[in-house]
Amino acid sequence: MFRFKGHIILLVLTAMILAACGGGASESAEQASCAPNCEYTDMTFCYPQLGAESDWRTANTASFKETAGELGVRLIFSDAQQKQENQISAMRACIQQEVDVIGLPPVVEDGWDAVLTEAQNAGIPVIIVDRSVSADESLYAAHIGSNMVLEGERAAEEFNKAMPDGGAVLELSGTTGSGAAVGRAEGFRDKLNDNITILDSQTGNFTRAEALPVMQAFLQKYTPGEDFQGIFIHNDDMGIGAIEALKAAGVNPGDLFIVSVDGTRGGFQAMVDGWFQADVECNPLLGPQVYEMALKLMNGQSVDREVLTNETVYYPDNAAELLPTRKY
Ligand code: GYE
Repeated sequence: MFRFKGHIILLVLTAMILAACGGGASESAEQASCAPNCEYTDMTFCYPQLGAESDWRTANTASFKETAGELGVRLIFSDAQQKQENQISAMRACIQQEVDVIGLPPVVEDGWDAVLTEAQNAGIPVIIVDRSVSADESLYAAHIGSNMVLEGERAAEEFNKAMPDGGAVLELSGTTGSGAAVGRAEGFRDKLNDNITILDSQTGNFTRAEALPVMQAFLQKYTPGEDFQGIFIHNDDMGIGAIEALKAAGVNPGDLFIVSVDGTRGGFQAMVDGWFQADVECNPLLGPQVYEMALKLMNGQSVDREVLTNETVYYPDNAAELLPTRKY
């Protein structure tokens, strides 16, 4: 009974607020009061980071924190420990604090409609950072990040080159339902030659700790070299966890064709040590670009809806030379 009454009160209140604003969910974000002359020092930016699961993520966090310090942006940062509900509550807290812009690196693709609508109703633009969301485009201002499908395609091309006569590979995939894992898996399957089969695919949730037992279980089921000749690993941290399991099972560097994603220092070291045969770049240093876009949004300027990072593939031949120059 009480809950029922509560709902009615909420409905009436919502209707009153909507009427007072003269707009609804479709209304686009308003520009800030300092517009069109807002500067970085006027900006309060909310970044509900998804977690600290990998070296990629650590570098991404550092990029947002360091750049905020350099530009004079006031950053509200939180770590959701890979839990969507934590990201949603952090976003709600930011909406209440009336931040200027929210950058959301979504842990998974689905389930953002409600909180994105809340931000929109509060006139706070949201930039989706890194992974994508499945929500309607009208609910956020733009997306800045990597082309995860292309990364999967690039990995497939490496296997196609290395295994012209075909074979079988294992896949250690990222967080289930995340834009990064979904995109990489899709691109990989799209481009992989028909004579190469994916023997098995399991998630290691993008972490070293979770990849290790997954690789151990693979090695109990399948014989390396016989049942499979290669492994596609969705990030370097899981690759490093997998290497531990491979070493313990007596596998030597180069016995299997291993391709990973990210291009972190750890990934470069794995190439130097002969474990990875290619590392598909995924750049986490997104802070400067995202703040620049946030400032444009505050000033009421138009922005590109989709900004994809320009990336490449790294190989062992010059890994030792490049390793000291790597920023993450
Ligand atoms: O590849 C992985 C991280 O979303 C692109 O998340 C990011 C991925 C990255 O945990 O290392």
